[in-house]
Amino acid sequence: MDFQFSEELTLVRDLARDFTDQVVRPASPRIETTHTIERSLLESMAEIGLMGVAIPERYGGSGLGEMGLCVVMEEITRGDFSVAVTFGAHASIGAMSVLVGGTEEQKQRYLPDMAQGKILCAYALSEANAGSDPGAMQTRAVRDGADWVLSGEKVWITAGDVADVVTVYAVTDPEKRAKGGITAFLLPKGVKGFSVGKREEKMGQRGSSTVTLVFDEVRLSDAQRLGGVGDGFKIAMGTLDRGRLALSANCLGCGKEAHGLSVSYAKQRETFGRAIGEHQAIQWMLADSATELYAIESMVYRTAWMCDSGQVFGRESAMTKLYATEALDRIVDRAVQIHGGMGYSSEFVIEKLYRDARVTRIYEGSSEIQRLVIARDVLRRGG
Ligand code: COS
Repeated sequence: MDFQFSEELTLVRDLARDFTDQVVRPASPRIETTHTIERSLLESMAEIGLMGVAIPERYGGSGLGEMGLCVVMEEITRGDFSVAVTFGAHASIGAMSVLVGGTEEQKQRYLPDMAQGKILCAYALSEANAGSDPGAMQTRAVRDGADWVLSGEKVWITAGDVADVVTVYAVTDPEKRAKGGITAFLLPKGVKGFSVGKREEKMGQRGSSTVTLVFDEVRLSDAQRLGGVGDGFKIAMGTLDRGRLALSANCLGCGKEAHGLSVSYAKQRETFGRAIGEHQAIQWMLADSATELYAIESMVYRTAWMCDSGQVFGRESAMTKLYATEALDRIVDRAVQIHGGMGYSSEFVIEKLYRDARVTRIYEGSSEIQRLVIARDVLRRGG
């Protein structure tokens, strides 16, 4: 199913694939049982240069853009979804917030260390009563002389406890909210008043940490503001346009893994005297999954190319996320069905892939939000 990648993209894909085969996939059962990704695994990813794949070369990255990021996401997810989302919290929505919204000085200060993995980052937008509707957030940043004082709580923050620096979005003008009343800040770990709260127990992606972050009158200098006062909502949304695409590449990797295992199983498992892959009932399932994977792959890389070539791609990113996550649900469901009892047993990886996949229809904007984004754009700019 490969189309032609550039030489550089092929090299980074092979690098990520080897790393997945040698490190990520063997570590996956341990990560699943302990609910922990060792820091050394993330450091190894940094050592081979994956952390800065999408960061431009002038800021110390590989300069391979969203294409590069999607390629790496796809490969790493094949080995373990939790490792991929932890990587994504940093390399996608974490670092991309700085790229999308930072001043030149902030980019020069933070991105080279982020590219090398010396600083890991995370992205904190959601709150208990502001998930689909982040404009309703309660976290406040109030001016105090030259500084800001940040108070509130963010929930469902991927790798919020692993990160050295977190992009936090806070209300600075309650009257305006999404329309210019939200501002972004770069918050380093360890500052007074900033603590990590409860960790979620989840159905899937159990190795990735998902935590509450608490801000109890955290004092921030104005230099820690990311972008202009009131620009935070646009930075958050512009970053999510990219994040939704990288997440679709996760779906591609997870779907390919489930499908690949299903094809092997269908050739080897016999019923009624022949391999189950010779039964039309199984063939149709394999055909549908192969077709949907081809569609996801086409959408992911076409949209990544749009992003890298400077085109407006928010609608396409939402369409890709909507399709990829819903198709992935069908693909992993078929994989369970093809594997029968083996697909339901936690002794085999299919059960994990099924659980890992489910949240993709919820996080970084639910399917319902993607439809809203697409429909608004269709009505505004035409179908
Ligand atoms: N890029 C840049 N700017 C954007 C944007 C984008 N993708 N989407 C919206 N904006 C801008 C708008 O242009 C508008 O700017 P103006 O004030 O200059 O007109 C501003 O942001 C407010 O936009 P809008 O009125 O559309 O805001 P809404 O409150 O209606 O929210 C949706 C829009 C629903 C799209 C947004 O709330 C959303 O994406 N929700 C889901 C959030 C999510 O994914 N959460 C998951 C957790 S994050 S891991």
